[in-house]
Amino acid sequence: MRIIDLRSDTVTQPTPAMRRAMADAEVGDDVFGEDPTVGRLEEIAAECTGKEAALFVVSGTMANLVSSLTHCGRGDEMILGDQSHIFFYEQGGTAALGGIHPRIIPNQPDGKLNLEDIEAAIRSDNIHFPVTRVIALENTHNRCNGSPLDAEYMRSVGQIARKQGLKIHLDGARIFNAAVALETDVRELTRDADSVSFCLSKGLAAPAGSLVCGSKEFIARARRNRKVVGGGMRQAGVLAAAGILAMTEMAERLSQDHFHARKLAEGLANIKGISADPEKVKTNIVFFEITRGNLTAQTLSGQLNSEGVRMLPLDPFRLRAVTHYHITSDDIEYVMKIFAGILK
Ligand code: TLP
Repeated sequence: MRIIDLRSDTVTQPTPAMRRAMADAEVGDDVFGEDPTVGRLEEIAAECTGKEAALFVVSGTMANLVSSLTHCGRGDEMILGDQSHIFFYEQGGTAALGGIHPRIIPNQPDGKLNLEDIEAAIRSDNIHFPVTRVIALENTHNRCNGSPLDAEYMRSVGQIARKQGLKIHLDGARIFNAAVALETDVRELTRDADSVSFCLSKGLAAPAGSLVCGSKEFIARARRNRKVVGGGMRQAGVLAAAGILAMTEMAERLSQDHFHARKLAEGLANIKGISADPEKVKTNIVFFEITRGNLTAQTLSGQLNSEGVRMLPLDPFRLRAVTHYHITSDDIEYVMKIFAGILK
């Protein structure tokens, strides 16, 4: 059966060039700081995000956790969105493992946090309150239609943070998608963040790995925190070799994924029983809703799956489809035929 897997861009497989680079990678013990390929990956990541230094970690979740542990002590507060990945999908790890108190404010449909909401959430100096340390943003915003946050917005949050002596952590799991969609440089989007995490293993197609980027001093402390959560890897250059190609060769083509996502949303918008808004699709993530009363997201995804089309039912009547390296225009047309068949 023809399988079209739109559950996530995490399903991407390493390219033939990545597999060759992995086989040939020069490696060493990275906990001793002796893996030259990891060193090169970290240098490129720092350069790409305009930061002094970078740290290779296992996953996006570990990148966010290590960054949060580095910004906050136990009982300190982090301001973050109610739809953010850190709040929604990371088991509350910052609280469970770091004792960090989450201060949740609503994400707007475009993934932003209202500036007034951020300002109102910052604690004053009062013996009853936790101490606010950090504001966490997400770019692109996964649960908010994969929306990219623009540089001007980042600057506005940066101004608030600096005025109040707070730090900004940017979960930039898909920051390259944001830069491509906004036709800007990644550095424009990361300038106002004190720490940035991004993933190699999503649209960029590397098999594993994320980076935390920040000042030399921040990364030195983050390196200690990576070790305590069990993230010290040894001959990790095998993975870093694929990551280098992910960063240097796979970013530009993301515009194709964005084009395909838009096509998919346009097709879905024309199907009776489905509500989709192509205007909201700026990157590679498409959310759509079922408007036919007797059908749930779970049932629809089961029906699609039995025809070889995989999508994620994320809410009772809402599904997500993510385009990526292995999805072609022809696949999108095929998916539309399957939908038309199921919902006829
Ligand atoms: N997101 C995954 C799932 O966890 C939902 C996906 O399929 O989209 N930040 C953001 C914004 C993410 O979307 C993800 C992964 C992560 C962090 C965590 O990355 P990993 O999966 O590497 O721990």
